[in-house]
Amino acid sequence: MSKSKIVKTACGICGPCCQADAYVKDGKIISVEGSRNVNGQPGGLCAKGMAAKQFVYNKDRVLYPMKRTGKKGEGTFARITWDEAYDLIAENLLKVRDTYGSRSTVFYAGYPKWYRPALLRLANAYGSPNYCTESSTCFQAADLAWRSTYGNHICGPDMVHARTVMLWSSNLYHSNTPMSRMYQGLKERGTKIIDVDSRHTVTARDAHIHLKPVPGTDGALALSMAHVIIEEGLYDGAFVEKYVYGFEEYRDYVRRFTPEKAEGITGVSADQIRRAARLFAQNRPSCILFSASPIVHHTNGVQNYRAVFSLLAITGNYDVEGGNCPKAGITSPCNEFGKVKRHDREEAIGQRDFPVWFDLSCEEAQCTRLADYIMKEEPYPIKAVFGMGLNHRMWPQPGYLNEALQKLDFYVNVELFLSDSCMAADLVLPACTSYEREEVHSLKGGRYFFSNKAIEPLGESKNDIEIIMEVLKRMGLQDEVLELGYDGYMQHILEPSGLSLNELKRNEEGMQGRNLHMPSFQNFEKEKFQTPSGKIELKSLVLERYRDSHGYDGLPVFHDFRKEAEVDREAYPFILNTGCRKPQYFHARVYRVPWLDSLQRSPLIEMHPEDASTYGIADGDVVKISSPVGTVTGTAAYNISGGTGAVYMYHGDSRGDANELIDKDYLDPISGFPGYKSYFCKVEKVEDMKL
Ligand SMILES: Nc1nc2c(c(=O)[nH]1)N[C@H]1C(S)=C(S)[C@@H](COP(=O)(O)OP(=O)(O)OC[C@H]3O[C@@H](n4cnc5c(=O)[nH]c(N)nc54)[C@H](O)[C@@H]3O)O[C@H]1N2
Ligand SMILES: Nc1nc2c(c(=O)[nH]1)N[C@H]1C(S)=C(S)[C@@H](COP(=O)(O)OP(=O)(O)OC[C@H]3O[C@@H](n4cnc5c(=O)[nH]c(N)nc54)[C@H](O)[C@@H]3O)O[C@H]1N2
Ligand code: SF4
Ligand SMILES: [Mo]
Repeated sequence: MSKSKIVKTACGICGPCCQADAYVKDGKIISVEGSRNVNGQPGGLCAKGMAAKQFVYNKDRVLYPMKRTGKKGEGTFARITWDEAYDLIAENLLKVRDTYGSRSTVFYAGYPKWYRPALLRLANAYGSPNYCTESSTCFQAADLAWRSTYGNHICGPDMVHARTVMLWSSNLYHSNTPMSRMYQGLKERGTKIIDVDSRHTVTARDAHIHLKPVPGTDGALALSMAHVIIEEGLYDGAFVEKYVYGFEEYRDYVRRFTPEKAEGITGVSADQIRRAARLFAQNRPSCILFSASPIVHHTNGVQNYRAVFSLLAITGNYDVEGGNCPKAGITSPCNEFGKVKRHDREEAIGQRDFPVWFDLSCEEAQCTRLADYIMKEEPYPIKAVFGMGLNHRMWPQPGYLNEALQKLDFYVNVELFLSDSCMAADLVLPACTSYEREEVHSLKGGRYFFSNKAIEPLGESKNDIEIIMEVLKRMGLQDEVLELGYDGYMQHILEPSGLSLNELKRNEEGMQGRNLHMPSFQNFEKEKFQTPSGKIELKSLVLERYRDSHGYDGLPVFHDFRKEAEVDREAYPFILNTGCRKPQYFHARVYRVPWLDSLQRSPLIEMHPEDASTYGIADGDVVKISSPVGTVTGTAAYNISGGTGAVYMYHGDSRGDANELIDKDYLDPISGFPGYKSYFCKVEKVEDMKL
């Protein structure tokens, strides 16, 4: 028997962002723990990371390349060799390009981010504008809201120097475990915390003020805070005068949102709104910790977030120490991430419907309507999808996307697991986990680390980037970086940092880049804002361009989904909010991990006890939840954190998928994001049934 050894590796279940020590014996991982005292990490992993062994050695892992043998969608496969698989990909993708043109192939990445620049390079080399990712439902709309206002990419909060931190819909303890440590320290330093969250969460418990709006009404809340700040003369007049465009019209618009009026819309008391507005404007510097998704998962999402972001401009908290700043921390340059530009010589998916997404130089196509392109062949047909971690369950009405995937001439999914989305594939290829590959990681503070393979890839699984590199070669395409080989690729990422791959490999705890960019503030004094007016645009000129054609408004206007949606509210009395993060889950990835799944076991329909009892529903009852487009069964769970009127449900569970309930056409007209967090539903008890 050999002794166990510790391998410095990384957990990649959600990031990868955490350095991990894997205890390995006879080529197998026997346990995993967080690396201690590296890059500010005190040790420890989150619940998902601790279950890594069951993630890696999962019975659902795809271990060999597999080719469809039965009918599409049946899920019957036969094992083939990698050689055969690569030949099939090259033959089919080149055939689609010759017959329909390069835009008819989509290159799609699910949540994993580490291989995305390489996949984009492959799409560019092939000539397709349709590089798509799940970010058509995540982050990009928040970034769009920011860019249409400030011109640059979204700026993070400088929380350590702030006197007031306003978290706007970010439940750190559940969704960002590494950051929650930093959050814990804020209160000890005397920072005032405002949390805006439609539920009373564990994060809200630490706040000095918790504002609890009805989901999807954040725009009205922010406009009303602006009303207080302007009417009480608490705004930064000098900053506004010099750097803000459209202030007068904005001021006229926010006049309507008195705290009393906003109370009627949002459910937050006028008194609370005044207190929060005064604190944010007076206890400066103040910053906003935003989130990638909950505010933009509404049909008025972009405008709601623009209203929130405007609060920074009027209070002079943009690009000052302790505010939201483009260059607040130490950074070190690296290649690839954010550096590869999408080939845009042809019209991409979503370009007609969501033009601002493209005008503001979004790095990917907007693919919420991918299924429509495939099914209707309008405005042009999509015939092939090269997917990496494609999961149709993440999209509204996933059954429709699944049907569309079966209509394709050719569909490949590169996956860790034989997921439901693999069933429609012509070819399924095995990817390996972060424990089975080497990788270069760049961190905040200009730091880098190298993660080792803890074990050899299981079966014939491979690192995604090596798969991309081989697909490029087999199609006879060129890309100077993908042709470097994987070691060359890692070295290329590091190059601008001044570090070499070999020295990073030798320094297991990680290294500081040599070429550092130091923090700087008030950059706007030297550089114009990258908006059409050169100023911060409270009235966006990019949005105004589409007033007539798309009905967009330059001001951060509030539209109430409860008034505008054409849904019979008597039949569907509750607001349906899906997908608020739970610490033990990561989208659909870990339902198959027994330690994690044992914490819940069946889809929970979370309701306030008062709402539930009105319908004769007790905690633990089996219930049917229905929306205008679907019905799902689950277990009722009492939850008082959200107040009455809204029902909460997690997404992606094949035993009862919340996305079956969301209308695929219920979208934000600016970003194309689905209204995952403010649709409508009813809940009924199912008699004599157990799950
Ligand atoms: N109802 C509802 N739907 C939502 C949301 C919501 O809040 N509510 N949230 C939306 C948001 S914000 C997001 S980001 C999306 C997430 O959507 P997805 O990214 O599609 O979600 P995942 O379940 O993480 O699916 C990714 C797939 O990638 C696979 N995978 C993991 N690691 C690797 C790897 O290294 N290589 C390869 N090849 N595959 C890998 C996983 O096994 C999984 O099947 O969901 C969106 N959908
Ligand atoms: N454990 C775990 N962590 C994750 C993920 C995961 O699946 N599991 N997913 C990752 C991804 S892709 C993303 S995008 C992030 C998202 O990270 P977060 O933004 O933290 O995610 P959520 O939990 O969806 O939403 C945060 C809070 O917003 C509140 N909320 C919901 N709707 C509204 C609303 O309309 N208005 C207001 N003011 N509040 C609202 C919810 O009550 C919730 O507590 O999490 C990431 N981290
Ligand atoms: S937060 Fe958890 S799942 Fe994500 S990388 Fe760290 S340990 Fe893994
Ligand atoms: Mo996300």
